[in-house]
Amino acid sequence: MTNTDNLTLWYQKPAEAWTDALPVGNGRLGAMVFGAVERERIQLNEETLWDGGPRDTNNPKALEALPKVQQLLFDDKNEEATQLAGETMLGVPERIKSYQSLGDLFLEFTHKEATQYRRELDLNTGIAKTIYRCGDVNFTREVFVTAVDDLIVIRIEADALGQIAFDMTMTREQDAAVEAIAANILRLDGQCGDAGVRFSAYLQVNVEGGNVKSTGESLSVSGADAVTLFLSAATSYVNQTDMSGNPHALCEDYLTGIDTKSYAAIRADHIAEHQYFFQRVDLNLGATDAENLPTNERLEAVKAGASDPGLVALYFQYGRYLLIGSSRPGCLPANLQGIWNEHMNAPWNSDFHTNINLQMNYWIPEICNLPECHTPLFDYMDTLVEPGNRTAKIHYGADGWVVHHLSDVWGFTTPADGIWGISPVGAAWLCEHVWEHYLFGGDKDFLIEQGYPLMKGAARFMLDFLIEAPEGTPFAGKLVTNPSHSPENSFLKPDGTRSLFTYAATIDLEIIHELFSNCIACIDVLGEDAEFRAELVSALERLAPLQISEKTGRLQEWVFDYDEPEPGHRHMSHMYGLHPSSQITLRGTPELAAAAKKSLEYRLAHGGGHTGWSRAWLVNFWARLEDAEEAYTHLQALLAKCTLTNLFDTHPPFQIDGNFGGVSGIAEMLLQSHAGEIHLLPALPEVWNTGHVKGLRARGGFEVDMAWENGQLTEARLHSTLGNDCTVRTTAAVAVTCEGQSVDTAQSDSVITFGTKAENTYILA
Ligand code: FUC
Repeated sequence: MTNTDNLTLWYQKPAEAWTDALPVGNGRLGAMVFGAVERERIQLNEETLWDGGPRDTNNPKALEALPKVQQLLFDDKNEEATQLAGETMLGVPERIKSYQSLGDLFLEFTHKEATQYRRELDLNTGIAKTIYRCGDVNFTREVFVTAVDDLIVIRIEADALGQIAFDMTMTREQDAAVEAIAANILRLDGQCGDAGVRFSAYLQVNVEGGNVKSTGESLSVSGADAVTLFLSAATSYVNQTDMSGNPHALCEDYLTGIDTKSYAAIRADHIAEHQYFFQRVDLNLGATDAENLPTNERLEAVKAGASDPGLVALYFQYGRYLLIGSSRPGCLPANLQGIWNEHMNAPWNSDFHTNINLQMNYWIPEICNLPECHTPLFDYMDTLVEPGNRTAKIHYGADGWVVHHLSDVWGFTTPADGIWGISPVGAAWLCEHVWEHYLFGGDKDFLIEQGYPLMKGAARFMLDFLIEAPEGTPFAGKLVTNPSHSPENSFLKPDGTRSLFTYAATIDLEIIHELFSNCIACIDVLGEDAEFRAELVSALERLAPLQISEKTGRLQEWVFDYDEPEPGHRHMSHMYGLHPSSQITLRGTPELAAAAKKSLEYRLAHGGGHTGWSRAWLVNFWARLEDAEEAYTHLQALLAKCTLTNLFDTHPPFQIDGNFGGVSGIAEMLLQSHAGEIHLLPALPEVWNTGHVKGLRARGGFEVDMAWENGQLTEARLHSTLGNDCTVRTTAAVAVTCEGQSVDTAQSDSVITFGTKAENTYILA
């Protein structure tokens, strides 16, 4: 049963800032609902509305410079290497353009002095609601974005007849015009720049009772009993090289699609579709009286030091809600702001950052039972293969596909922003998601049709790009990346100079280890490509190893044991092996795990985790280290320091990766399956002493429900979807049954192993 009581964000006053407003979305369309009584603002997004356009940004000078840059780096001449690479290896231009807001819808009411005000977002229905009373009349507004009919729907009702009157218009700060094209239809039309994407939004007003008329750039409703607004939006973006779409035709199609459909049917279809995804997981970490408070007050209390397990559960479900709203099958993946962005030039362009952020957005779909929401990432990766092939050839003389530290919807795969953009491991890192999708769901067809070609192409690039480190270097004879850097972090050389450009940064080695190991496992599943497998095995044997500092005992971030000018840096890239990858595990590689822990402690002692996503990553690290209280401390800090009124994560500013990273951390505290066993409650903090979770997923094809009391597991139900053997780690003394029959198990040291049959459920109690 879903805990519907604690699935609502609610407030007693309208949003003032954009980050107080409540998000609704269907993957393609998004809206932010302010809930103002007099002048309601609903800010609008369409996910393909990006500035810029297709262009070739490859740098023809890169390949010739590559061996020189590599030699300079091997010769410890980082400054000269930086200069030469800066002149030759960056994209031309090295900047991308922004994802943009579609505009705003304003509804102007004459209501004043409203009482009994409340606005809310019900995660269980995906409906934002504003209610208030004016005089003797109660007014209700509902806003949702239906994926079934692909429209933003706004419904205004009153509990007395003929009471609804308001004016409405749409605006956009640049590049657009608005006109009424019928008595009840308003249209916004625009184009980014002179030759960019064309876009439209149609607002259709259906009145029940009363009437609607148009006046130039606005529509006016009077004397209505109820009003439904349907907003359709579309752009001319078809794909990264094609802008031939017809926004008018598309918008009109969406509207004709609901011509004969009642509001009640549209709403019911929306709720059913939303709940199909949303209701798969239920989480209860224990309730407190705080559940009766408005969300902003709960957050304030946490900032003041309170613990509110219910708020954590709400935050968890909100993260799942945000993924459902920004990453539905067939759409673009969730960008730095999901799909919700009010700017024309957004922070970091609201782009796809591939040196942690885009990946972090996708830490939750598998474990949190939204695997379909993972697929936009794979489809997006597909679109980067062709441009990534060209960049691999032109910049590195390599086969396969490469992506650097960020991308857009135009197939940008060259280094951007500066020297730290020369980080050619983006594609390889993204491929971890492909394999994870298979590990959880076991879909071999996915591997054959989409997954393995992506992985193989990324591995092909890496095989070609890896270079043998020469004599006289610490990794002599080993394979390393060059050039390389540890995302956005710099180091101090013994001569006092500062650089961030090097070879064999630890994260590169970990990403490649992950990719090659996964490719080998994939080849074993598919039973093909023996030659490529042999190449991978041999490269993996020659890959430079991870290093533990002799001086400090910490996991080294770079090839040399450099000092760091920013020891509390937000990126903790060398710990990639601990999370999200599993090259470093507590029981499998205890020395490396201990070293990673020291690195973490050192980062934290110097102010680490100060951005939202960075704080969220910390929760995951500590969960993997099975330190429940540390994980919880950082989760509390995520809520207290990096969470806005509407529970959006803040970097600052708003960036959605921290939401998803935080949710991943909560899930990792409850369930882990990266180390060849399903670990139940690996990092349960004292404050979540009693609770239950339903519907989390584990690798190997298992759905897991658990209940616990006084910090001890009381029952777990593992539903086997693939019939694989199951290895469970739990400190609770449990016996295993299936359909009332006892199941044969092998047990040792808190680990229980048993065979399963697909579609059977195994009870551990
Ligand atoms: C990475 C981070 C920044 C920011 C940006 C979008 O470059 O280093 O903190 O999150 O992505």
